[in-house]
Amino acid sequence: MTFFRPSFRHPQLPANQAGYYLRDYEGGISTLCAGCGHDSINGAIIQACYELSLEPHRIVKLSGIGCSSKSPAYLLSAAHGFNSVHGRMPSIVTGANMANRELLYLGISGDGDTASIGMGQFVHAVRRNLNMVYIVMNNGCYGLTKGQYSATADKGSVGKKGEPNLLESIDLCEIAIQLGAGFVGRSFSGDKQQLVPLLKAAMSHIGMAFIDVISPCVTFNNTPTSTKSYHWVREHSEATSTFDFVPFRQEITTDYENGSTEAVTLHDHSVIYLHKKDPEVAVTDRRQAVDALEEHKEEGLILTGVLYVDPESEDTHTILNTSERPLNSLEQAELCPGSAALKEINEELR
Ligand SMILES: Cc1ncc(C[n+]2csc(CCOP(=O)(O)OP(=O)(O)O)c2C)c(N)n1
Ligand code: SF4
Ligand SMILES: [Mg+2]
Repeated sequence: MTFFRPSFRHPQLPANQAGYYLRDYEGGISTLCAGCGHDSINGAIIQACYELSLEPHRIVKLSGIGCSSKSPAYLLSAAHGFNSVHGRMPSIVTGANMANRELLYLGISGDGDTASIGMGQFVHAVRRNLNMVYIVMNNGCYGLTKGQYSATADKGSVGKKGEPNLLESIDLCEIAIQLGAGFVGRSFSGDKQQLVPLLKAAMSHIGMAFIDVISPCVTFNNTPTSTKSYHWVREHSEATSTFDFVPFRQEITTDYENGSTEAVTLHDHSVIYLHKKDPEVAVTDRRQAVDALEEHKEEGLILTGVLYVDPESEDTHTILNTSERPLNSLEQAELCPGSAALKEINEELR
């Protein structure tokens, strides 16, 4: 059941460049447990869309099944939405994306939804470099079905039931980098300062922008020895860099000539300025990005921030040379090339 917010807001709240107010990006009132990390991520998504002045009706929010996958009910009520079957969000995005490339596709999933039942769907969406923002709300457990360990739970971490997780964990960011995602980042639900610009950069990237957000489940997996707990993440995370995101439309006024700053220009001419903490980590080098993740893991640290960007990446539409216009805007003459063209194609195949 969805409860709607009262429509009254303070009359002096500012509108963004597109003329929308923050409330235009909100959704129904959350029914998640108080303190659940997923709610904070939803707040960050709303903030990022507002700050980028996106038109809500140009956004499509899609999910699978899980507490995390309930998110589309809690944000962007004016956007298009699709709550799919468990683990099947990527194929629904693929179909919608192929039919209309002009919309922004926001896929919201959980670690169970993506790393277990949806793993086959996830890897193929990544290797196609599908043009979408793929957000995993990663709590290391199946929150909705009462806290079983998920495939991203770290080996040895201990949830509420007291038994340690005996199995190796899957690092979705490493897989995304290895399989060709053009933008990969990791963050923490409790770090809005990092998460909002990371989301804005992901929303401006063309191709697969994958973000893994550690999001504690306060009901089943927020124990001191769980590596997905508030306490653990605050004590053990390290950022690749601090960064600024400057959308294309915004005038660039700051001087970034500092030797430890790297500017990465995205396809849409937006720029990410990375103020590096560790100049050894080159986020535009796939191999170094994976090495950095593994090295930090060996030290018991979680690496956050922008982990990898490929400014030259080609998304599915470019690779497959698809129609530039939404399919529903094509006329019959464009859809049916006529018998002469058909004959020519058939001749080529003989
Ligand atoms: C086909 C199918 N199998 C199993 C389930 C039961 N189920 C519902 S949610 C869920 C896991 C959710 O975990 P996750 O994606 O991590 O989301 P969270 O609740 O932790 O946010 C499972 C196994 C289901 N709904 N459908
Ligand atoms: S069970 Fe866990 S993941 Fe689900 S709403 Fe509650 S705190 Fe969040
Ligand atoms: Mg989960």
